[in-house]
This record gives sequence, C-alpha cells and structure tokens, in this order.
Amino acid sequence: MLFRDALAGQRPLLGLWQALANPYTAEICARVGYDWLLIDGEHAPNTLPTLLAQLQAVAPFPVEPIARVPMGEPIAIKQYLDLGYRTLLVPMVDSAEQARAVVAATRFPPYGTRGVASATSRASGFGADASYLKDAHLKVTVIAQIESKAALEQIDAIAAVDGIDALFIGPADLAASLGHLGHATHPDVQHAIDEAKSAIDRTGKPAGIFALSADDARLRITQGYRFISLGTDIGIMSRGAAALLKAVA
Ligand code: 3PY
Ligand code: MG
Repeated sequence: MLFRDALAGQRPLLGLWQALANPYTAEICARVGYDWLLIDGEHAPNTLPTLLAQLQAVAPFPVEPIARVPMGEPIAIKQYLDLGYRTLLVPMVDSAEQARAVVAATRFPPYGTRGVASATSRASGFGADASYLKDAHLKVTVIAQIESKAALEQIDAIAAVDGIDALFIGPADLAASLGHLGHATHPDVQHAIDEAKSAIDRTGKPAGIFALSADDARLRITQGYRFISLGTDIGIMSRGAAALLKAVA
C-alpha cells in the first residue's frame, strides 16, 4: 500500500529514525513491527550505496522505507527515486514555491521535471516494469517538513500544493528557528507545534511529528497525529549500552 493511502487508515503509523546509516541495523529494526523507518539522508552519513543497501535490507518486511533527502533540490530527489524509494521526506520546506519545485522534481514530464533513467533505474525493475514511466507519479508520496518560523506562516499554502501528501513537524529545527536551539520542550516551541498541528488539520492533510519521548509519542497519538517517529536507532543503542553497563558495573 502506498504510504499516502496508509495515512488515511484507522490507526496512527509509528516509525523509527535510522541514523546509523547501516543496512544491518535497518534490517534489525525492520523486523520489529514499525510501520515505517526513516532512512536519513539529511543528517546521517549516508551515500547512495548505503541508501540502496538499507532499502534492500528492509525489503522483505512489511515496513515503509521513507528516505529523507538532504534538501529539497532535484538531484537527490531524482537519485533517491531511481534507487526505488517511493516515499520522500523533504526537510525545510518554507514556501509553496519550494513545495511546488519539490513535487515537480518527483514527476516525469508532463507532470514535472524529473530526469528519465528508464531501463537503468532500480525503480523501474531495471526496465522490467513497462508501465513505470507512465505511472511513477502516482506512486510517490511526498512529505514536507514544517520546521521553521517561515514555514509556520505558510502551512496553508504549502499544504495546498498538489502532490504534497502530508506535513511533518520537526521540533529540533523549529526550536532553533524560534530562538530555543536545543530546547524543543520549551513552552514557546510546544505552543508553536500545537498551532502548527491545528493549521495542518484545517488543510485536511495528515500531520506527522518526531516525538521527543515515549510519553510525548503517546500524547501525539491522542492529539490525532497520523504518523509519529518514536525515536532513533542511535538513541536506542546508546541508552541500551549505557543501561547494560550500569546494571553490571
Ligand atoms: C527536526 O526535529 O528538526 C527534525 O528534522 C526531525 O524531526
Ligand atoms: Mg529538522
């Protein structure tokens, strides 16, 4: 099922950030039962081969791999789609103009400006999928990150762009943009998040968010977020390693 269709389902979709940039750990997380995994091309040390390896590693499992591009420019969008990612998270979308450019980069002409690799792309089954070029635009889910003061004021316009399927609030960058770098729990930031959620709800598009803790994730579920990241592979590993040492040493 396409991620944008799954977002319309009964329950919120729970995800986990993959920042280790590693197919082995992505496979471990894919087995656990999360609805989606975010493979991070913005802040994790990923390259096209590591992005490909993680996509292949999670393929046997019923989990949606979402790739975050470094920024909303056409080169990475084209390359990630050619690898076979079909759901993209785009950071720092601050205007409708940027949102339109992002959507255009995900679609072949006449719907957009995506360059054509055809028989050499993994996305088309290396040419085996005869309908790929014709149908590719129907299979892409584009999620815009709302994570700046400017974006807060443009939520209506960004959400109105045809092809923007969902909006995802980034608390860390939003905190920084509001003058509270490193303090996403600050009441001003939390207030801005609540306002953003209400604004997104008014547009009718699904809202997602990165939860700051398990308690925060439970709160976001009650608030009606449709997709929520529960944490990161790095956080789980470092907390687990520290807890084990503490339990014994
Ligand atoms: C942020 O919090 O800024 C993110 O991009 C991830 O949620
Ligand atoms: Mg961010």
